[in-house]
Amino acid sequence: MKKPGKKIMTLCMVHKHPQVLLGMKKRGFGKGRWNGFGGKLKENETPEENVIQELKEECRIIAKDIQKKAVLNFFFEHEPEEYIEVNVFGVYDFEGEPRESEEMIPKWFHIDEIPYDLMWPDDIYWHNLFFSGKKFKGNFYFKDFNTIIRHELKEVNDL
Ligand code: 6OG
Repeated sequence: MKKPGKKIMTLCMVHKHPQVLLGMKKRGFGKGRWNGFGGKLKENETPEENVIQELKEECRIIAKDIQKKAVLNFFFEHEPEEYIEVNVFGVYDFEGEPRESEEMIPKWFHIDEIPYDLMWPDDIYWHNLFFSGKKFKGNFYFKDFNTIIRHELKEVNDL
């Protein structure tokens, strides 16, 4: 069987404890869901460069303190030939005021009031690790875009 190909993406969570900045996606993959910011990695771009660019485009802020926190792989039953590798970053300092863009409506949430019913279903599994500052790796196996069949998560020292 052919080895599955992968799409590499970034996802960054702007975390100013006890608040986190999420964006309501207005178009494309994940439309109608709150999520962190990010996108597909372009050729010749590092994940950190992509995070800076995406935060500028999606909510008009300049990221200053960017730390890699996780690598999550997402597998979909209906698409066995491809999976998504999402590189998760924490952004702990930035300049500017978050503003709406064509792609996202930004909003601060208290970390105890995150709207998980309007988010990707994996988030509820890994957010606690993220908010406690841990580094981690994970795999999520989706039946469809709303249902996770199984998942694995583990804390790591290095990514
Ligand atoms: P564009 O297509 O807009 O980037 N993303 C996911 N985020 C979560 N929490 N769960 C998933 O489970 C995800 N799949 C993709 C990565 C899409 C953005 O959505 C994230 C990007 O930040 C399947 O370029």
